[in-house]
Amino acid sequence: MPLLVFATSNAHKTEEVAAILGEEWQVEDLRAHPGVTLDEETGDTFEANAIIKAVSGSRGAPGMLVLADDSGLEVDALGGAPGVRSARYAGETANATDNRAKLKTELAKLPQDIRFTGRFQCCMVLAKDGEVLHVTSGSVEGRLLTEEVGAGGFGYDALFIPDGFAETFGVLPADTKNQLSHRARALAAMKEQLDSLT
Ligand code: ITT
Repeated sequence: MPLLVFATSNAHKTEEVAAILGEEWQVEDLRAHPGVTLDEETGDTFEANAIIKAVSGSRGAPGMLVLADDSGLEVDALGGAPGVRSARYAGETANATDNRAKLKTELAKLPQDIRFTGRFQCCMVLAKDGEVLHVTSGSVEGRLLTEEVGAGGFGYDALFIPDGFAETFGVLPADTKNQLSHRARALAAMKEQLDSLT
C-alpha cells in the first residue's frame, strides 16, 4: 500500500481523508511524523496556505508524497468570513467551540429574516521534496444555522446544512459528508493524480 503523508494536525481531517481514500492508500498525519514541522500559514488564500503546508511538510519528509489541505467556511452575509481565518476566527488560540460561538455572535447581529448562504472551501496540494506536484480544490454550498444541531463532525459542521439536505453535517452520517463535502471533492480530483503516481 503506498504511503501518503498528510501534513495536518487536525485528526478529523485525517479521518475523513483516510475514509475517502479507503484501502488503497496508507494515510499518516503529523502524529506519525513528529519531526515534520510546517511553516506558518501566512497566505491570504486557501491555495497559498495549502502550498505553504505541503511544501514545508515535504521538505521535512524527503522522498515522500505529502498532501496538505487548507479549508474553511465562507458566509456570504459576513463578506466571506471566516474564510482563511476559519481555524482562528475567535483568536489565535481559539478552539472550535470558541469559533462557533464567534460565528453565532456575528450572525445574531444581522437581520434574521435572510437565509445565511455560504460554503465550505478546500484546497489540496500534493508535494514531494519541496516541489508542488498538483493542486485541486472543492467546495460545497449550503446555509448556516444560528444554533448548533448535531454532535458529529468537527469545526463548523453543526451549523452548516449542505444544499439538498435538511440536516447539518453534525447530524448527517460521516459517509454522506464524505461523498459530497469540499474535502471529498478536492480529494476526488487529487485521486487521479495520486493513482497516476503509483
Ligand atoms: P491543519 O492546518 O493542521 O491542517 P486546521 O484545522 O488548522 O489544521 P485549516 O487551517 O485548514 O486547518 O483550518 C480549517 C478550519 O476550517 C477548521 O479548523 C474548521 O474550523 C474549518 N473547517 C474546515 N473543514 C471543515 C469541515 O469539513 N467541517 C467543519 N469545519 C471545517
